[in-house]
Amino acid sequence: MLPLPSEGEGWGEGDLPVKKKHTQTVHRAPPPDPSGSGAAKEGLIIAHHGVAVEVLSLDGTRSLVRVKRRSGHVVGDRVEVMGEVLRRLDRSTELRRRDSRGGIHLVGANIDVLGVVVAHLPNPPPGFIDRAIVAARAADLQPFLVINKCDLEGSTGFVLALRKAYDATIPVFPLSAAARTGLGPLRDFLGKGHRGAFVGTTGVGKSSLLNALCPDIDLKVGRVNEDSGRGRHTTTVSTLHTLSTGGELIDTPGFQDFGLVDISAQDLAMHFPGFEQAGYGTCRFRDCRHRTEPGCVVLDLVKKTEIFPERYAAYLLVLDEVEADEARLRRNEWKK
Ligand SMILES: Nc1nc2c(ncn2[C@@H]2O[C@H](COP(=O)(O)OP(=O)(O)OP(=O)(O)O)[C@@H](O)[C@H]2O)c(=O)[nH]1
Ligand SMILES: [Mg+2]
Repeated sequence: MLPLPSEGEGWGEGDLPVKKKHTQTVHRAPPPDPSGSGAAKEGLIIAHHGVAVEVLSLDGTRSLVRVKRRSGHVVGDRVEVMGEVLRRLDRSTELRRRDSRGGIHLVGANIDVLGVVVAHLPNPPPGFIDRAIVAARAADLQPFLVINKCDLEGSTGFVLALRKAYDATIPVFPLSAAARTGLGPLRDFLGKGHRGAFVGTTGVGKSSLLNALCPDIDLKVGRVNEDSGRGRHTTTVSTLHTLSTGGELIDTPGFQDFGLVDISAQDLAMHFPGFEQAGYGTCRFRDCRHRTEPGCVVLDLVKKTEIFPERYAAYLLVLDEVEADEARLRRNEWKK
């Protein structure tokens, strides 16, 4: 059994490849071509086991290829395999997140949509949804919100509050993986040919949702502690799955929170959900942070309630974090 990695340790970086129930026969990558012709096989990384990746080749075969522990490869990477050698092809997109200890993780590559999964229980940490949306947009991905466990008592108010905050901005899918309700609109959305990844804190039901969307897979699901309301880091390996109704989805290990990487205060305001209208105007100061500056387009929209006060308060919360990061970076620069 692989030890479960803790937050910040590097997800899915176990010592041995894990054999998953749903995979077909897994072959080791063949030894280097003895003829020396060196024909490379193109494929896609569909699972990352830390010291090995599983590659699905264009011809439909699967192989395990050993990689260095922190090789930088990620699920969704297009690669060329030549014997035991793996060459990564250019990425169209990549999504990174910072963990609660400051470590940076690659979530996925070559995806075009990001599903931010939340549930009434466990409740998302403050700012989590906004940071994930900002990170997605900054990485050129289209974010969407999945509100799982709508069968739970007490989720109606939770759904209403999230709809008010995000409906006008991104697609919102309230559903229940357990009750298999509300899945149709999400299937239709993904069926437009998107490749996406699910991100969410541990225990919100990402793997359960994948199981509901792809009845032929059987990902392990965990239990939520009834006292703390927290999950238990059940998924430790990122895996990519093809939906029979179209589209592909990556199930990722849960985490405690989604931290931003290399997002400036300007990026934050540009991508912040609910601030879309502000993009049509120009603030008096080019480096306006939309706090108290005169001639600020955002403050004007807040005054006219065209930006909800709750959205503005949420922005200030994440801005504080971004500014604290900027100050830390500056201090580190001075020390050098
Ligand atoms: N009531 C209810 N429970 C659900 C639903 N979906 C998932 N669960 C439960 O939530 C718990 C966690 O589910 P998982 O699918 O393992 O959650 P996860 O987000 O993949 O967790 P990690 O792999 O740790 O990140 C399990 O006990 C599921 O049975 C749902 O729609 N309703
Ligand atoms: Mg899981």
